[in-house]
Amino acid sequence: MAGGVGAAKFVRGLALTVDQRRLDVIVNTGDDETFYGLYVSPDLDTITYTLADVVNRGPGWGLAGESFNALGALTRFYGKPWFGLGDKDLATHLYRTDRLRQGASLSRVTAEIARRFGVRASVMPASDDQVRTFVKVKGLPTMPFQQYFVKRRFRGAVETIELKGVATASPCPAALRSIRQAAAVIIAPSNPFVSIGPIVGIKKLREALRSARDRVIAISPIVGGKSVKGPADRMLRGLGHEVSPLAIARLYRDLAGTFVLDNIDAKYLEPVRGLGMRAIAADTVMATAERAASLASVVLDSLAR
Ligand code: FO1
Repeated sequence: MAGGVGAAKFVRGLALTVDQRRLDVIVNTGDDETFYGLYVSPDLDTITYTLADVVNRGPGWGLAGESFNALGALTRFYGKPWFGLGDKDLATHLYRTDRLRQGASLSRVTAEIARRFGVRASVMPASDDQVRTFVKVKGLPTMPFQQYFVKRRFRGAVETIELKGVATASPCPAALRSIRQAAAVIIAPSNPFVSIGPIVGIKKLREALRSARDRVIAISPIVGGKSVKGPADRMLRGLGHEVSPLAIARLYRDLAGTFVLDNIDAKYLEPVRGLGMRAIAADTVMATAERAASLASVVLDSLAR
């Protein structure tokens, strides 16, 4: 189960450890947004581009070797852009939007896009229904996720996070099947509120996870008192949690039987065990693909113990 860039690094590590064809990646769509009439699904694309090894490695999203001519030309009509859509990336959004308009489901189009990029793993949205994340920051009106994340660079104290549509969304059937049948279900080191929240907030997926708890492993996105990337630390603080792997473990305790935290946070192993979870420490900072692969091995081995 995956959000954006951090999850993609882990999934790449997994793909170096097991045959891609054995991987199902259930992806967050709460960040999806419409730009210039095009349906943009950043997390689905980040996972797909990473598995296809065409991602722009620097930021971890978008395509390598991009140009931004179309975005520049769009300025004439829409003003200065704040969301960086590259020329090649636009082809993906055009195709997705066209297929959705023809009536294809998001899961179907996602599978088509992944196949065209040569990805062997199954990449799927958690739901074909619309789930949208909104963030309320102190002193500002509630805003859609990408405005908070990209336009405002996640500044300010988070007061509430709303996942619109999650309560009524049905899971993508393949995602439900996958959780029920998989040898292991891994919650990637993603933001628990805005990346994993829109997935596990879907009732049937949550129930399936609970039933699979012994096979579910969650990895902490908090290392040494900070998010590895993004606003998870600010969100924890803003929503009244402590900023530690223990707070993450508390959020997942009913879903995951095993919790992986970083070696630097080994002092939390016992407190996490106190929540009724198995706990292991590992090197979770995936600075290279090799380190991501060794984390993937540790995670998979944890079930064999
Ligand atoms: N992130 C940014 O910080 N700035 C951008 O301009 C930006 C553009 C963008 C375009 C396509 C895409 O698939 C992702 C993009 N992202 C950008 C990343 C995206 O906002 C985040 O990775 C996720 O929404 C959070 O998981």
